[in-house]
Amino acid sequence: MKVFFDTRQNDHAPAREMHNGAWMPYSEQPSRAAAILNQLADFCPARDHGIDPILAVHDRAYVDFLKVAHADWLAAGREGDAIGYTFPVVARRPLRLDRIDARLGAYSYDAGTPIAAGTWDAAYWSAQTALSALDALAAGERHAFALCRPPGHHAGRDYMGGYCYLNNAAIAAEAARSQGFSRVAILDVDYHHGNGTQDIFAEDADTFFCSIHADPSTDYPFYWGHADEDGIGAGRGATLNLPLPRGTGGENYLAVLDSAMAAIAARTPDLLVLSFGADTHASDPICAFDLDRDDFRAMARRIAAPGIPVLIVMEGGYAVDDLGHNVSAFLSGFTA
Ligand code: Q9C
Ligand code: ZN
Repeated sequence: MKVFFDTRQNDHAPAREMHNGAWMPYSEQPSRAAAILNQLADFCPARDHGIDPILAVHDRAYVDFLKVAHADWLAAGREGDAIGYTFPVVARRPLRLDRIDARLGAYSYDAGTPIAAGTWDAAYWSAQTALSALDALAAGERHAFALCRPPGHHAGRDYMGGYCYLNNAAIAAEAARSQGFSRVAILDVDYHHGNGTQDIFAEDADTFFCSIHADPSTDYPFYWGHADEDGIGAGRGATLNLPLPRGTGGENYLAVLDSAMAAIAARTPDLLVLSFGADTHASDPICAFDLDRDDFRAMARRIAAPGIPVLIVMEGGYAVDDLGHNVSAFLSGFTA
């Protein structure tokens, strides 16, 4: 399977995050990509598709903010990574907010997503990596792996969160329509609910979004991913949330994956965008499912079984010592 990655993604390396009320080292580090690449034969660099496919998903004002946020932070006399501390619970409206702290809050929903000096460039190339893997599918590959980092599934049209800035999976899913794919489904198997992707496609009846994740009543992102969220307006029924309790192991997980794949197959998509997080593994330091490497291989076999072309987009996975082996076991399930 072709693997896509761009070394400019390594420019994103925040030092720390606010986690359970204390600063801790940032989990979403460049070493994650290095660990994965270590276990894969080779990779293709990303091709630059420009800003337009990004702006097809994200608001221009948000993108402009991402580009300047760290420089504005330094200009305000701050040091280190830019991070917000005030988040609007009122409906956001187009206020003219000059202060960097006001803008950081307006475009985020958590204090776990800092903007470092290289964040914009890395997020840009992470999105280009997803688009480049999509090109491979449009050219006839059955499966392709986009080693995206920073990840994307928590980022909405105009917000960042959960280590995510640009929604790589959503950008690729949207671009796929102009590449000859007519029915795109998105399956999100990261431990955390893909709230950004859900929000982006909530009203879209043609893009089915299905997510299997830790129950948000116990786990981040808390406010999205409950079983009753099934889409909005014309998109009602095109969102399917399958929350699972902490401690879920392979047998129960794979049974739920079977029902997710049945729901997807019923919509006869011609492309499946897979948001793949390896943070469902038992060894993950910030998550609480109980899957092992054989379960990962079994997941991939089930996802590959209907024969739908699959664009695999990397999301989370923080057990760096196991990560390369876990990802390569997962990818091997598509060919074996
Ligand atoms: N420390 C993904 O797996 N964690 N994101 C706690 C801040 C947030 C995970 C909040 C976890 C986000 C792509
Ligand atoms: Zn995750």
